[in-house]
Amino acid sequence: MSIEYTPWPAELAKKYRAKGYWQDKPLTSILSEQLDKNGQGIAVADGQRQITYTELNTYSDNLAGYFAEQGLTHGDTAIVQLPNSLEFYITYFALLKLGVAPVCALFNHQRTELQSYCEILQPKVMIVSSAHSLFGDEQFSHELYNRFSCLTKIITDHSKGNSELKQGYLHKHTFIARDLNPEDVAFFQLSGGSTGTPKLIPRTHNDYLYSVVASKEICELNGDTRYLCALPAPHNFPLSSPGALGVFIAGGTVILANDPSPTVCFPLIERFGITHSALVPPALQLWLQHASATNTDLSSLQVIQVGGAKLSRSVAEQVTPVLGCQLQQVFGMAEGLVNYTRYDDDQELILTTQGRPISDLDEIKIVDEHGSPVAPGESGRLMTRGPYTFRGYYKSPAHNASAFDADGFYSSGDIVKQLPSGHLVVEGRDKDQINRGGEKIAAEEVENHLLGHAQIQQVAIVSMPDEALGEKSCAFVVADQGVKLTTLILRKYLRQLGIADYKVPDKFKFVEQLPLTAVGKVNKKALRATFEQ
Ligand code: AMP
Ligand code: DBH
Repeated sequence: MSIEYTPWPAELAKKYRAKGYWQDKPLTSILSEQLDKNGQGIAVADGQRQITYTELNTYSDNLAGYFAEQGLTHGDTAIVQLPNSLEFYITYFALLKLGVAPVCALFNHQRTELQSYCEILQPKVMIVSSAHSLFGDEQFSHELYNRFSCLTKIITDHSKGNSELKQGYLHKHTFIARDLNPEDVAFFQLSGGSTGTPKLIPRTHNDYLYSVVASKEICELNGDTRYLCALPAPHNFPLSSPGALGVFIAGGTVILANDPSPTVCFPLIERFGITHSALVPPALQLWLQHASATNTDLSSLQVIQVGGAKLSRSVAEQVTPVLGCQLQQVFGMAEGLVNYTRYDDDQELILTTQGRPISDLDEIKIVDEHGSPVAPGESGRLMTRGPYTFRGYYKSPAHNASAFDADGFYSSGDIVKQLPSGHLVVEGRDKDQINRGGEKIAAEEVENHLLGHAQIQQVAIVSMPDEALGEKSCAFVVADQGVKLTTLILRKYLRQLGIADYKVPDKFKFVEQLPLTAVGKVNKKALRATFEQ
């Protein structure tokens, strides 16, 4: 059985195929196509260990065989939560080969996030790491088994020594490959979200492979590319823009870092001769500060990609002088559309825009609040559809009704303008989200958690400007009469619920009431304005 998703209309699908953008090949072809020509090339290294393309292929075959022995089969779903490690890619390809669609949680996700993914996806299996605080012992796994009867198995990897996962991939387990339908959902991406519950984005083999193949071409990766993956490996940016999958198509090497700090990354750059990496703006700022004070040799760097949140011109200007390499701005979304500045663009475009779409078949509409197109060059809401932009969140009909227009254009919630060259400039946002240095927080999700507190009457979370992260989050809280809540109490409350740390508001303000708009909704604009000098 195939996993349900909203398909592209037949006439568009025909167009995407006619242009050769949809190749009707599964994502697993990324690996199989390397075997003959480049089997002995190093696919992934993590500082201690490395594996060749042949090994990545054999290990993922073994693991697929092991998963099959455990009863996993085509059409099932899984949740993966692994740190940046060889095991992440081995597991990802093993599941793809079996036709089991995973959602790959970020490593900083906690109990609440994992439980919501379980609720939406009803996974049969989870593959997790004992390095995560939730899986250091059996307690949380027991809770999950009790709560989700769909779950038949939680496989834990141990970073050191032996583990069930390592047994699974290091030993021969027969795997009988079956044909994968390239129109099927290959896996789910995570949306940064703007609603109360996290949303899953079904990505098909055809659409995702196209976005990676085209990205690899634009970014000119080749067999000599040594790509430092310092952001969380499952994130759409370091996975697909062109990310690790783009590097695998090119036959290059992915080097994994645990985090994007210069102390971790600079020695890896020198040791491996890193040519490319992808960063969010706050990490770039740290690299820039650190680069002038280091004697580490960074001369192998060719391109630093920056995306996830808006990069200021003044920071952009420092990249080439300080790091001695090219800057590429990337404006993407797990839902699809990805924009790149091109290497041969005018310097001004590279410094001040977030790039132009990958594809000539990416359709962009910029509209006003009534949905009518704005005049060329004016700013408005970004709407898009195309060969790798999804057509609906998984099992979310009500939300889909407002996230798409009648023609299937997805409303990204970004306020942008488009230059005559096609380049987009991100000017702001019209979604209830905080972008904390590239980490997205759906205000409503955290508000709902706080509203669960017995002594909170009302709450509104908005962004406040921050020098280092661009934005931080502030919660305005109305407590019950006569009750005195404190920041400490509420931080502790949220941590006990088990939400990712980056979602815990940076600041709490206790107020008597919240300002309202004319129609009686909380006036978040007025709340944000309290931070303007
Ligand atoms: P997500 O839906 O979590 O994948 O996040 C995608 C969102 O991140 C976009 O809709 C933008 O709001 C934001 N974003 C990504 N890249 C950039 C960028 N280069 N500049 C500004 N915002 C960005
Ligand atoms: O922020 C993002 O989600 C993002 C940024 C750059 C993304 O999904 C991408 C490139 O593919």
